[in-house]
Amino acid sequence: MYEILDKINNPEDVRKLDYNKLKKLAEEIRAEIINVVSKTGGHLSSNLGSVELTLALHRSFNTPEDKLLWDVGHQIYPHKLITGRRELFHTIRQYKGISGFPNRDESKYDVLNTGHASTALSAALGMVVARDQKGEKHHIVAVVGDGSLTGGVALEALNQIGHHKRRIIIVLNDNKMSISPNVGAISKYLDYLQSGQFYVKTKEKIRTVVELIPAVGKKMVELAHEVEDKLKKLMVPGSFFEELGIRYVGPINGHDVKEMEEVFEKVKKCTRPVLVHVVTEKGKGYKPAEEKANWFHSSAPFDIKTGKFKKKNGAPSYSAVFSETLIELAKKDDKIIAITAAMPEGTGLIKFKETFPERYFDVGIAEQHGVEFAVGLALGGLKPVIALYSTFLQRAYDQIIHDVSLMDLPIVIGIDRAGAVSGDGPTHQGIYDIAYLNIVPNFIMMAPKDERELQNMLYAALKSEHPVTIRYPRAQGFGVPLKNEFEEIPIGKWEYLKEGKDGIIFAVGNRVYPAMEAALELKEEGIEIGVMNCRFIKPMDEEVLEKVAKKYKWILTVEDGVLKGGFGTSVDLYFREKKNFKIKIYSLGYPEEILPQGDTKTIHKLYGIDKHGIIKKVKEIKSRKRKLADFLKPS
Ligand SMILES: Cc1ncc(C[n+]2csc(CCOP(=O)(O)OP(=O)(O)O)c2C)c(N)n1
Repeated sequence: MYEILDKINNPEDVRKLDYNKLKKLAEEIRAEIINVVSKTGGHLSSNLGSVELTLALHRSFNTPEDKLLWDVGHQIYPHKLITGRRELFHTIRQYKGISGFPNRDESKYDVLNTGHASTALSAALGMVVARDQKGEKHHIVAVVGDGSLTGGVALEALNQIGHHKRRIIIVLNDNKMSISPNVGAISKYLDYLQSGQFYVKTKEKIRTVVELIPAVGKKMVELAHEVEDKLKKLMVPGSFFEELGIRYVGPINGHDVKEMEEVFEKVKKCTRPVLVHVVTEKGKGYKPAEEKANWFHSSAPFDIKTGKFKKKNGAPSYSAVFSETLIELAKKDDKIIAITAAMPEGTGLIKFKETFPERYFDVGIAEQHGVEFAVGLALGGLKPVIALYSTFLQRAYDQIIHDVSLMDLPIVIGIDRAGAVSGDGPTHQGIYDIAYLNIVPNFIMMAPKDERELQNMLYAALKSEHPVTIRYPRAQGFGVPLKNEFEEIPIGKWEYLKEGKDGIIFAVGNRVYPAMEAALELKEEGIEIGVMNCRFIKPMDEEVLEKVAKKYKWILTVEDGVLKGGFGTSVDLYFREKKNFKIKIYSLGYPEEILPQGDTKTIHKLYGIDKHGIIKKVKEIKSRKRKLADFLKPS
């Protein structure tokens, strides 16, 4: 029960509060976020940092008529709490619950669905052009973090925003952090802008300039532009934004609602693009998150008192095994270079950084650049290994085809979070990579059944002279013993795990264990099914395919990915071309639809790719065959 938050149904209620009550509301919002995220997991630090900013924005702007676009959208829990979703907040990130990101289907206050970084500025500019064309007058405000501002898409948008000089407000929420401390030259520049000395020196000048921005009148606007132009160099020496044609205002305190409101009121009158630089603290108000903002960025459930995460089992995650194996291999080969795109913790590569700081590169939220950077490293004779989440690798698709594939470069891509992912929902599902890489020449695609196989795959991948992807899920391993001695898996060779009678399951990656469990359970019922570990999605093991086709009547493929263009379709296509085989192919995977949000277990169950789903499908195939046999029997 919260004294104020419980009475807030929409931003109009927030607009009526005095500053004392607002302070209390901010405290209650933080308490509720900590309370819920400690149970559900979620983006804690960013949301604790955006509380006052959210309140100031909704008070200064007339939402939903004025449009608020949140970049990435992971920082909008306070926004959800004051836009009618208080009651449902405990369901956030759960199956059938509200989304952890903006969702247009959920609320009229959510303008742009997001999840991937750096898109809001482009979309906001598009909406500005649409608004102007229709003669509408509302404000369009895009909120972007300092991390996301470094993404290429955001920079491309700034380029166009500065060129068009239309009325748009950009709020830069700068907490010096991406997930980890922000990296790169732009980040250093923002640091300079908000350095204490500069802040004190320029604060008054900023107020003066903001006050000069006129309310009405073309002449006044021209006059103000003249004054602004004269003052801009004085105000922000060499300002990157000013040079682009975007009025820069700031830095201002992102935890002081009153100060932000004063500035927003002024910039609302500005007729050109304006960027308000707001300084916030990630994790504010919860000590463990303030101290370890990176670990609480996308937090697992935790104990509120101690700030300790609730762990599931002792086995290391695939990401950790990937990183630790890479470290071992890098000890013996100084050509190995590790790259992350702003995910040092998530990909586990933070450990590589600790061991080989000079051979580790965090390129920021810049997947395209990261892959192209790897291209250059490979051309220079080094062995780049880049770990990206499946969903973010989508950003680098052109580099994958135009450079890595066409030049057939030996680059290893660790595809982390491959398959369905828990909590984050549709924007983060790693279910497309098999399909979109399957068609790219020269790529070798691997998927380990467990953590030991991941070790051996990475070893084999680094010996290859071609591009290699290794896809693995966001999950703990099975507790299979790990070694620092590696076995080279022959490229394209599958692993025959169990013989069967008339049918065999072709399982990929994290579906191999469930397939084995299903086969063993079926065996107890007297149904003998074979199981193949199809550890190479590409190239396929043609020798095995031929053998299997001679022995079995049907194959059931199972993958944690989309059906169309997936591994199952590769198998189907293979036999379609070989007309002499009559083997029937069945496939389990995801249909062409947007997967719901939920935990992976629920999603796997829903689409029948878990043990039970596989058993059900095998029985279905067998009964279908039986029915057909009965039908064909001469009466
Ligand atoms: C294209 C893309 N790459 C990576 C991510 C993962 N990611 C989510 S939030 C985030 C950091 C964003 O930093 P910033 O914009 O400064 O927001 P903050 O969390 O600091 O408020 C990253 C890297 C993403 N969402 N999209």
